[in-house]
Amino acid sequence: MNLKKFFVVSLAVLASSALSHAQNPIIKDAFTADPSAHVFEGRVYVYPSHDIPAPADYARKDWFCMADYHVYSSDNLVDWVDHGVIVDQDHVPWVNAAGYSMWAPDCNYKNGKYYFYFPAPQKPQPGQRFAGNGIGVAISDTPYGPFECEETPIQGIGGIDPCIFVDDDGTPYLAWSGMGLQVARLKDNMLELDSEPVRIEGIPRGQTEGPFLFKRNGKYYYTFPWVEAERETLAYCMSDNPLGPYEFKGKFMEQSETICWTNHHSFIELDGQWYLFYHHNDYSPYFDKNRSVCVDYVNFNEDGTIAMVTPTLRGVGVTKASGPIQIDRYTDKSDKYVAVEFLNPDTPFDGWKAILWNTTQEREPRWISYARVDFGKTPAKVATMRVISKAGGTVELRADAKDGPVLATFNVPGNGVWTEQSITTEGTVEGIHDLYLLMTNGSHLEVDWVSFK
Ligand code: FUB
Repeated sequence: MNLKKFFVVSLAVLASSALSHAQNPIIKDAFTADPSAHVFEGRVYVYPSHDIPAPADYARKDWFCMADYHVYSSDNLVDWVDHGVIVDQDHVPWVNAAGYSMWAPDCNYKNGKYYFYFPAPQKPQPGQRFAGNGIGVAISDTPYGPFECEETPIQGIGGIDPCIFVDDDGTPYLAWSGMGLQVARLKDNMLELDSEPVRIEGIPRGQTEGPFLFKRNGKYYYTFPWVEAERETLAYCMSDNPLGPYEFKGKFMEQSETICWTNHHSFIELDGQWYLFYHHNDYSPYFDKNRSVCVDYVNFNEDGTIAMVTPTLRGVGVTKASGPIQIDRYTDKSDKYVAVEFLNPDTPFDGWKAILWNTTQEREPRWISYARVDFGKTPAKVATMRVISKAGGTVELRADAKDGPVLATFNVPGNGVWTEQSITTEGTVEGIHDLYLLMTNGSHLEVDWVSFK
């Protein structure tokens, strides 16, 4: 081992038991942002930033605070494994470890190695007050580490939000944000520039950062967060050449309704379907510097332009009927009398509940639906629901539609206690169906999850 380089020990094996289950946000036990997703050997890897609440030695309590990077992976976009810390600010020779500014990273593969790029504040030199941001590289034999950090950042550039794109012919390109959006060709060693940086021109006025460069059907897509009004939308340019010139094409995601000022994203294609990874602030609605990574389907128009993506709670993939089916991550609902709230506002990672209530006796049942539940081939005998109600009520679970086949009918007791109520199913379906939950009687009840066994 080269002792001049610092060896960052990966916690891959130790931490790989941390699983989370589908829906948005996809990481359910930590704040994550700026997701860079890639498919390596058929498995999806996500390299996000890691937001943390500011510790005592970091004065800026109202700002981003990030000390390290984890990598997550999944083989179905539903169950995610946390491989643990791959790079830590304390262990990179050139990084100012008091900075807590390990911002948006990226990773890619070339010549048998995985190259992880990350921006960070540099250690000031003697006599220097502020050294600016460098873009560093850490190298590994696997996508999940251990990663070995280079002793110095890439020479000749500074800034944030590196994105590493490797073209079909093996030529690597680095995109980043620094004095505007930039792109440059890299040498084969992935560590040095092989061209002058090119600034992306033609973007309408508005702050930009966080580039993600990818290729589809021979066209290059230079995509980036862009402030059109108050907060960051996601927008893009297209070109026939990775170094441009690029033509601005507009937005593919509007600014968040959850009042998250930033957004930051990446694209992957898996089995012919494209996916967009991005972040909002679902677990921290009142502080948008503690963010959460989400994923949704993305489609392209006939002419290659990107169709607008609407963020969903449901996310992507299929949920096993054996659950828990977190119905609060709903696909659709009857109206404003169905709402979602944290189970425990003080501990947001406990997740959410769906609340259904009625205002009059003359009414259609309130309902909430959840797309793509896999009931398998063996008919479920028992349906279970975690529910609470003070006055009691009746809940029907139906397949496919709100007037679809009834799977189970629960008479919910009015005891005001969270209960896992199990009953015998009255109908069954096989394969993948949408699930509908209807409150057919009662005035108010709350549901945490549903399952079929
Ligand atoms: O996560 C810190 C910064 O916020 C990123 O580097 C930007 O892209 C924005 O998401």
